[in-house]
Amino acid sequence: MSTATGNRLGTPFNAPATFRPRDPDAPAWDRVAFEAQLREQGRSYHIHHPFNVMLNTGKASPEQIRGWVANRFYYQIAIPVKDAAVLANCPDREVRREWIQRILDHDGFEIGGPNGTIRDEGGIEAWIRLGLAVGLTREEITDLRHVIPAVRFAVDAYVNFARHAPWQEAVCSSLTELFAPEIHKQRLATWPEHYGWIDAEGLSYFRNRVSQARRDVEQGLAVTLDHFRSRDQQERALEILRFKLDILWAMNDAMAQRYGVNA
Ligand code: AHQ
Repeated sequence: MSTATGNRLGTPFNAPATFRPRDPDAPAWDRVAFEAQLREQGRSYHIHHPFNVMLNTGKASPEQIRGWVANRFYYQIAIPVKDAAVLANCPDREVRREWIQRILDHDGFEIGGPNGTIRDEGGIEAWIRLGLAVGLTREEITDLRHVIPAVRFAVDAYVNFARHAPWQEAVCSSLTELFAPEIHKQRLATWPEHYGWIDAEGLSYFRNRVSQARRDVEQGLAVTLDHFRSRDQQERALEILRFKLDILWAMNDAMAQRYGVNA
């Protein structure tokens, strides 16, 4: 049952529904219309989840923030594994040459050469620094003791999807990042004001992701608009994006249930 606002069952914890029955005889959308349909799914992005709203409006306790950082660490370490699965399934060298940057962004790198070595600690290390800044120890972050079973299941569903789906479908599933720059910018704009106790250095992960997400999305969107051409294929792409939106939403549901949501 959908309410006027599109919320299934009308409860605040349900993502605004954006699905509609497939019309098999409908004509394919052109690129502009198809991209608009993809962006329309943003109504279900986890920026709207009550747990995230609590975080970004300054209502979260230190324990809720620590729980979020410790649980999201499991998602962060899964991203390069997911991206390696895309690479493993992708026969297109031009796509791989760009996609591999995502693994370097997260795992970091150290590349030696005649003019010296360039190195980057990577996003996973930056996320651990976020954890230290909110009062977690490196050990309790990396040993995953705080990861809620439902968070683990949601993240594992994402990695397994990328391992077994056609690589273009796995690329499409990364397009929740269409909406990510906004959530990173929201944290950067609100956390220093609301959570002065968190060392600003700990927020460097979010700063880096604003531009990285924009670059990632350029490639992901181009592959998706090129690959999903018929209306049926385009509806499949929307279904894949909703699957990934549900993964992010379910992670927040699990954290809300475990840590509570302060209104
Ligand atoms: O930090 C995030 C990140 O590196 C990625 C990669 C991308 C993907 O491949 O699915 N998605 C993603 C996301 C990151 N952060 C999330 C957040 O809320 O901080 C958002 C998430 C996404 O939008 O999918």
